[in-house]
Amino acid sequence: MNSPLQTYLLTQKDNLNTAMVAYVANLEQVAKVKPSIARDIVNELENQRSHLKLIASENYCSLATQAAMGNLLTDKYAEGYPEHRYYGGCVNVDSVEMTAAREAEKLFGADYAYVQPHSGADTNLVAYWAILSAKVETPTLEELGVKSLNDLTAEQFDALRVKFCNQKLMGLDYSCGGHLTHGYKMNVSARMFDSYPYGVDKETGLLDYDAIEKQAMEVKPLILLAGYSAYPRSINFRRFREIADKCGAVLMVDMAHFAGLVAGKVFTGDEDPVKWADIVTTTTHKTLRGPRGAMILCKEEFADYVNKGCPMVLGGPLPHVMAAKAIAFKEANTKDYQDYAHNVQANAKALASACQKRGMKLQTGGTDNHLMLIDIYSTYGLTGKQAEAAMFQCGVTLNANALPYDPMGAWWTSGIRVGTPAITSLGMNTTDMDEIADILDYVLKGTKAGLTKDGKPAKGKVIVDAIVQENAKKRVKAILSKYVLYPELDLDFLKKHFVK
Ligand code: DSN
Repeated sequence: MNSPLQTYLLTQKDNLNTAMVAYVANLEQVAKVKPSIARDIVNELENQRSHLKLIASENYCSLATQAAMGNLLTDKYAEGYPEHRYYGGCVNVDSVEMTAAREAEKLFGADYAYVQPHSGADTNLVAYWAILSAKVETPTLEELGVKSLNDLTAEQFDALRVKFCNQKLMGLDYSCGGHLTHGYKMNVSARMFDSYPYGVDKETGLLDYDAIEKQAMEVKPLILLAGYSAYPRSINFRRFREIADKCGAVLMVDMAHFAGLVAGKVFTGDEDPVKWADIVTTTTHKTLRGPRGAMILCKEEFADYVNKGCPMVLGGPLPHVMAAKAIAFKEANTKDYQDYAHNVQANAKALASACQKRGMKLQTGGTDNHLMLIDIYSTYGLTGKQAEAAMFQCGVTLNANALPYDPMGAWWTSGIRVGTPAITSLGMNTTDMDEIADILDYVLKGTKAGLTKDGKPAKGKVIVDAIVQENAKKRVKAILSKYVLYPELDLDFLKKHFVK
């Protein structure tokens, strides 16, 4: 009997579909060991093709990026940094890591790139400890007249540990759109730092730079941190630089959400954090459209410190993911990608105004970036969680998100966060945004709260009208049929051979 790959090759005529050949060959290897994993991969392709992805932090990376991840590079240990490893035989990993780092530096105009971190959370930890090493450890060692930590007495080392933990961090409050790792109490960042979060203006929902400056002058943080997970506006990093200089802080920016808009030259000048910050962290898989991972960009002054990410925070890097980062950075350094990034922003603006036209209330009244926060409770009387569940039943993925100072709290929430990076990667444009806003409005109008066992409205349950659900699904299908995810891949063939 023919294998799936042989069967596929027999169907091919003059134009060999090499992407499909590679996909089938890979899945065939996987299925030989564990068929259910090949099945799950194909089912995920079907899921992602059949849902409208409005999750602001997700995207679709290229098949080339995926191919760079699926290989023997995963087998290599390479703790350390290029040409300074704790293991032998790292010459190819050195080449991979240096290529990715140089591509990142070129793309962002950065002094130095460190491409090992695996996620946004650990890249922020590496950055924090690089700053602590530069600004607390090094001066302490100098003061004591010793060269290394190993020269300290037990008492001196203990005093240094206390000093590390008494440093101040000032980042955007989690409840106002900041990230967990920016000094939220449940995260290690607020346990290793003395955290003084700043908020957004209660009336406008905007960052108030004068208020941030006033707070920074009182707190005098070691680190002033800008960046967000849920803030729909651009940031003036020149202003943040002024504040940091005035209060004597290191300026760190977490650009995970909008790195693609920086790479794509949507955010330039005062809105380009790489120009103004001492250290910039980012994930590589959001607007940037690379593999799941992260990196740091920094000024020369911090290069030696971030290079010590391992042993400070990280273990072995993921060489296969660094290879994929190199591919994605190269892809992002093109006119095509810049067009993509501008379209992400144009689509977000178009979607925001189409939602407003239908009576939805938007946090800050609109968007400058790739995302918007919609006040669902005041428009439809639903919690964010209910809206998320209702939309999922109709083929749309998005997430509930707390609004600043949200009375519903961080779990149920009054709002949803909606973003355009993934749908723009599919090729959608501003003319499609009206239909998407209409589907959101149609479903949410046709949804009511479910009931608890004793007949009270349940915050997390929904009842979507059956006709509404059927119609909405048809409309989602119609729009997605115009913009097929990875059109090179023949889903029917993959399902027939790998989903049993
Ligand atoms: N999980 C990311 C997001 O959705 O914004 C942040 O880490």
